[in-house]
Amino acid sequence: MKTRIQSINALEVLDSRGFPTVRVNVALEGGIIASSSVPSGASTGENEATELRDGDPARYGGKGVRQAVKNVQTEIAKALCGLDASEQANIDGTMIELDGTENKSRLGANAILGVSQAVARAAAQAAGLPLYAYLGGAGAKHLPVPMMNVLNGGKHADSSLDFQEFMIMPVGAPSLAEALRYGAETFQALKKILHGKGYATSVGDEGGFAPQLKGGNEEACELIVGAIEKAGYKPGEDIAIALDPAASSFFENDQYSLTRSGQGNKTSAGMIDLFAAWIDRFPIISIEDGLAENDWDGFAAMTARMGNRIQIVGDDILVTNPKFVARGIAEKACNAALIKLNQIGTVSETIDAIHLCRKAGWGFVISHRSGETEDAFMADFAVAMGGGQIKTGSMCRSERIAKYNRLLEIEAELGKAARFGA
Ligand code: 2PG
Ligand code: MG
Repeated sequence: MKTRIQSINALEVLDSRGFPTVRVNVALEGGIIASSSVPSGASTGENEATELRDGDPARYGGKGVRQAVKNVQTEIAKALCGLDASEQANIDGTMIELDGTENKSRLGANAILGVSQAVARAAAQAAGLPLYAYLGGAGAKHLPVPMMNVLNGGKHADSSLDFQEFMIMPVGAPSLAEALRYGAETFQALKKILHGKGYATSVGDEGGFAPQLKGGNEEACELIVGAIEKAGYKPGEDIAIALDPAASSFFENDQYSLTRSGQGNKTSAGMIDLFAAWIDRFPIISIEDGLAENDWDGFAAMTARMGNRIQIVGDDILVTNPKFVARGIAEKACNAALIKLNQIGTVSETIDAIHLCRKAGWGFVISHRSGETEDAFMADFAVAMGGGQIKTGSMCRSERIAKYNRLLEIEAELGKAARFGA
C-alpha cells in the first residue's frame, strides 16, 4: 500500500533561539518522504504537554533532545511502521497509548508532535494534495487574519515592557496579501518613529522591536497607533491592536507585578480596570492571557465585563487541551482560544480543541511559539481549520516570515476561491 509507513527517523536540529529541537522524517512505501520540525515556547503554561529535554548540562545547558530523537527512532517507529499514514487519528491514538502518560512526558510531546505532523504531510503528498486541502477538505479556502507582534517584551525581549506582545491586526484588508502589506508598512513606519525618538530598533524573539520605552506598556500602544497612521491607515478600521500580556510571567505572590514599566503591583481586578481603560483609549480588539493561568475567576470576570466588546483569548489557561477548553467554555472564562500544536502534542487532539471552540461559538487563533523553525506546518493548518486568526510574529525574521510566505502561496493557489476575513 502506497500510504503504509515504511520508516521513521529523527534528527536533533536547532530552533530560532539556537536551542535544540526535533525534526522527524517519515518515509512511505510508495516512495514519499516528508519531514516536520517542532517549535518551543518560553512563556509556557504549566499544564502544557511535556517537551522532553535531556537535562545533560554538558550539552546545550541541558536542553538537548537526543532522548526524544531516540524515542522516535526506536519505540515510536516500531509501533507505527506498517500503519496507514492516511489514518491520522489512528497514528496519533497509537502514540498517545504508547506514551501512556497524561502529558506525554515519557516519550516527549516534541517527539510525538514531530511524528504526527510529518505523517500528515506525507499522507497529503501521497494523496496528491497540498497539506491544507488534505487536512481541511475541499472547503478549505479561508485565509486567517494575522496578528503581527511588532513590539516584544516579557520573556521574549529585554525591553522595558512587562507585556509580552503588542500586535497589529489588519482587519480592514481585503486579502491576506494586502493584510501583510498593511502590516509590513506599519512595521517599517514604527521603525522610523522609534528611530526618530532615539529608541533602539533591535528586535526580540518574535521579530518585534524591543526598545526601552520611557512610558512602558502604555507608550507601546501610543507608538503603534502613531505607526498605523504614519503608514496611511486608520487605527481600528484598517488595523487594530491585539495584546498578549502573558500575565503568568509577571504574576508573583498573588500580585501582578508591572515592575519593568514601573506601574507597580496590581490585583486581578486592578488589571481588569487597566484593560477596561485601555480599550476605551486604544483600538484594542483582542487580549490574550491578560491574567495568569490559574486566575479562572479573574478570567470569567474579565470576560463578563468586556467579552462583548473584545476577544478574550486563553493561552496558558487552556493550553490547547480539550479538557481545559471545555472548562473554559463552561465557566465562560474566555471567548476564544489560542491554539498551539505543541501544547497538546498531536494534530488530532489540536483539531478536537478547535472543534470545541467552534461548537461554543468561540474564536480561535492558530499560534507559533517564540522558538520556531522554518517549518510552516501551522500556516497550512490554519487554512485547513477554516481560517480564524493566525499569530506568527512580526514582519521580519525568516522563521516568522516562512509562515506568512506559505499563506501567500496558498492564497495565490486558491485564486478566486480564496476568502479572507470574518
Ligand atoms: C505566547 C507564545 C507565542 P511562547 O505566549 O502566546 O507568542 O509565546 O511560545 O514563548 O509561549
Ligand atoms: Mg500567549
